[in-house]
Amino acid sequence: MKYRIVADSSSDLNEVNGVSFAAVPLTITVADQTYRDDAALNVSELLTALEHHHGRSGSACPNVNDWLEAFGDSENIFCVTITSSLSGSFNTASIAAKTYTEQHPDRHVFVLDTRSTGAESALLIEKLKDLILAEHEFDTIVSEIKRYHSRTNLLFALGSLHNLANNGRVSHVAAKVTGLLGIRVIGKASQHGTLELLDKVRGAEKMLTSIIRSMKENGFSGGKVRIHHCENREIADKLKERILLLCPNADTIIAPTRGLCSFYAERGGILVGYESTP
Ligand code: X90
Repeated sequence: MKYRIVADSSSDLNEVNGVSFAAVPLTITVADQTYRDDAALNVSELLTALEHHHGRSGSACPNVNDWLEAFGDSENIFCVTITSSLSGSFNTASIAAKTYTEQHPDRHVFVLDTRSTGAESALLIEKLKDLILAEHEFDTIVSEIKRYHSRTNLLFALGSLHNLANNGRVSHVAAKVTGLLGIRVIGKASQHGTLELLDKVRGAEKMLTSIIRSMKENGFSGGKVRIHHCENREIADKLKERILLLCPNADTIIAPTRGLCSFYAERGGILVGYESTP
């Protein structure tokens, strides 16, 4: 069977080696300029434009045709989207899936609502890749990825909730605590795929301690960790060090956030995807 993974750009992955993969860009608009979140996007430039602009800015999910184009001529497709609670991406992907299978009744499309984004989506895509390379049947891959999803998690630490509040993704009351010098909000993707705020801390040390504590409370005891940072390699490295002190066998990868996650996480923000023990 031929498989392709198609994910929206919120996973921060531009490519996945070893399997057929396509990323479908969301778009970000700052002032009168629209940026496509693809491999050619200069994320630093986007962040600088954002920091210099005090008017409206926002994002938009892929439309049905964008998805259909990325499906190409694949026989079997696993589609991975940002949480349906905060974006229309899952909805447009689902419509594209229905259209595609009506046109090709012998083909299959499974759309996974990650109820998350960024580093957790990256873990799910890696798992899909492993299942595809192990040559499992389509239905087996669907049930295995659902099972795996029940033990993947996302934590985030953000210096500002400004863009999230301005675009209606968190309340302005929640956003108010940030913006104060050095205050960071720690939160997680809730089981409903919304932002759940867990802690607010001042300073990098307290932030790292709070993240590690939340990971342990949520059942982390080794396994995979993906740290996606918005121009904050220093914190990502420190977090990796802490994780390896706790669990020397943890498999950690650090990567930069791409356009969509950078827009909302803002400069300095980090997203941590990790496995909890079954
Ligand atoms: O359709 C669109 O325009 C996309 C809207 C996306 C809104 C939220 C993006 C959040 C990005 C921020 C921290 C992690 C939040 C996790 C929530 C489940 C990253």
